[in-house]
Amino acid sequence: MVNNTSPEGLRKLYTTMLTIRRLEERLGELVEQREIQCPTHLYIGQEAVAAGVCANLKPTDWVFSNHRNHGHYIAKGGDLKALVAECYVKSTGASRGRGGSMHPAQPEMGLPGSPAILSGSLPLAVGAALAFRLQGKDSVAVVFFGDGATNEGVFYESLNLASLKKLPVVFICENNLYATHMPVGACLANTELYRKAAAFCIPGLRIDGNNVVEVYKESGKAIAAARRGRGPTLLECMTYRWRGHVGPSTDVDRGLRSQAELDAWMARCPVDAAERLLKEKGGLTDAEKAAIEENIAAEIEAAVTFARRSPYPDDKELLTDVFKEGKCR
Ligand SMILES: Cc1ncc(C[n+]2csc(CCOP(=O)(O)OP(=O)(O)O)c2C)c(N)n1
Ligand SMILES: [Mg+2]
Repeated sequence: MVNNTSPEGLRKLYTTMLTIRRLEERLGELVEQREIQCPTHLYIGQEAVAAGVCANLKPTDWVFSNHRNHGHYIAKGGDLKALVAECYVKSTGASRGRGGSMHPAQPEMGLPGSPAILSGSLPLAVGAALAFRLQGKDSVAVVFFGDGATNEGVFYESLNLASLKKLPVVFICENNLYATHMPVGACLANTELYRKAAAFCIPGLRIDGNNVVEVYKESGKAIAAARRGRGPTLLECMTYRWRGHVGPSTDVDRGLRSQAELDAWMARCPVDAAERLLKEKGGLTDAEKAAIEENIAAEIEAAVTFARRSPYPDDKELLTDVFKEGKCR
């Protein structure tokens, strides 16, 4: 499976993952220093899912996300400076400082934003897929959500309607084994989430969410099927977040999970795995890696400087852009 991905393709996936990793590490530091003060949910450990899925998408496809959205935003091509400025709630941010870390949006990049209501993005993605169909477009809607989101009734309603109408939507469940502090087994009777697809007569598949090549290939098949009018797929990507639910700490010292569990997943780091594979294929030398790291660091620091120097939204604008008046098109 792995052999079919070219070194150039893999290098792109790896660079996307490394960008997400370094950005999240930097944001974590800035949260610790209280420079960023909005709730910030870090994606470290899950990078292969966003990178692998979004590498299959066209600019005209849409990605619906959730509170843990930075990886999806970067992988879909969202602007880094606008994301960091949004984390600083500045007027130059990706929601003009109205949303913070949880709600960056860049509609022109196929990033319509992410709702605060858990699972709220699923019906939005289904609605977008219906709109694409009615408008005769060949776009696909992809929605990322966690294991916890499958506990909401609207998850089941969304799968049902998408299947009934064979809509061009792909459901990407990032099963990182926890919803806030709660392990999946403590709140779900059936922890094999992909099996829920069968109830709605759509394909369901569980894959290694830390293997970027596997994610790329399997999501590629699902996206191509949706684009061809074959309807939705539920893809369950097994992964793990290294930090706690929100903020930079690991939660280990709070007794929410064990150091041994965290260590075991850190040993399966998706970024390191991609790097090893790339080196095996002769697609990355140490000097090239150093150059990629340097570029990423420069881009991130430029974004932080941009965010720091940007103004906060004007008090007078507090109520603008929070409600759409008139007819929606
Ligand atoms: C309807 C609703 N209930 C509860 C919350 C609070 N909440 C935010 S994220 C979250 C857990 C999400 O877990 P999961 O879907 O597994 O995503 P993860 O954080 O693991 O990426 C909860 C309970 C919410 N935002 N909306
Ligand atoms: Mg989860």
